[in-house]
Amino acid sequence: MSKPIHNPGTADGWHGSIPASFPAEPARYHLYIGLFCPFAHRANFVRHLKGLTDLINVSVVMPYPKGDAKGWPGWRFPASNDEYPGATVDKLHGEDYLHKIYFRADTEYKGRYSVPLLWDTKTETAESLELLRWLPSAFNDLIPPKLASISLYPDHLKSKIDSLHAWINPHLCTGVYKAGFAPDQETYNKNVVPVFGALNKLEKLVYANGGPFILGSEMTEIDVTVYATLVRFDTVYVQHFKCNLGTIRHDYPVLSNWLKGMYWDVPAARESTDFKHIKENYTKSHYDINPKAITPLGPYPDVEEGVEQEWAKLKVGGVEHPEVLEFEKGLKNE
Ligand SMILES: N[C@@H](CCC(=O)N[C@@H](CS)C(=O)NCC(=O)O)C(=O)O
Repeated sequence: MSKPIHNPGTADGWHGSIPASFPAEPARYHLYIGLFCPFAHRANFVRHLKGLTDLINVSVVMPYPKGDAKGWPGWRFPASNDEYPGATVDKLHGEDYLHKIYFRADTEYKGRYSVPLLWDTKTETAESLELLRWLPSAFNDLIPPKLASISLYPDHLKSKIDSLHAWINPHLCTGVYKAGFAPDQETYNKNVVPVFGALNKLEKLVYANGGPFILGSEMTEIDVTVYATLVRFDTVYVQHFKCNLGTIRHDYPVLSNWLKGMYWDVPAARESTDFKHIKENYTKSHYDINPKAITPLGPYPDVEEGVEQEWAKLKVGGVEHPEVLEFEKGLKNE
């Protein structure tokens, strides 16, 4: 029987970095993703950025239905590639539900059935976390030198990247979920504030670094991580997750310019972004938040055009809600 490689049967899935037993080989791995999911988006972005689309094939689940609160039966594959544009059948195993892939790796699996999931066809094992630390460099020997030279976690920026992850992930990337899935008013009030505290801080930081990327001239994994969240912000998090103290396009001119630059100037960002999957996933699979499953038409356009190349011309923005400002002050010392 095949076995998962990390913490088999834990309640929240498989964790850990991808070990050396996952060497890069063409066509050895298969990536299961949803185009709606910001965490899967990070991996798919890198797949496009590093020219890995032929080396790692993907199967794409439908954006809805999601399954019950426990995640059962979870994401499903379309019956054919025509059923929902961009969603695909399970090209590797021909299964109808993603949970069946988890059970192929571990018949005793007790975690959630989430995307992304990387399947290793040799060992018949799977891995879902830390793809962002493995994928960007693992295939460097198999791709042209120009693509291999793109490093998203270069030595001289490692400590900066690590310290950014420490507050960006909990307050912004998963912060929007903590606000959006809050079961009551008090929890929502508490969780929406850090989202905007983090955005305020990020707005100033990107301006200080002068663009076009978060840390300045080099694109790093922080850009990939934040892109996957901010491209969903005005589109779904503002209305669906009630993160509406401000929008990127109106209240954060610097982040808005950065986002436009990523979307319009970095082909891998645009190629890996699908607004239909994003909008319909959130609004049609969270039955308790949006019981009628009506997907709002706006905002329009999805991402505005017109990237300002002279960053000094931008004016730093932010949200001035007193609790947000207070939270932002605390972040300065993190
Ligand atoms: N372990 C994953 C979690 C990703 C995740 O939460 N994916 C969501 C979609 S955005 C999912 O598939 N959820 C299904 C579930 O939890 O039942 C990671 O961080 O890479």
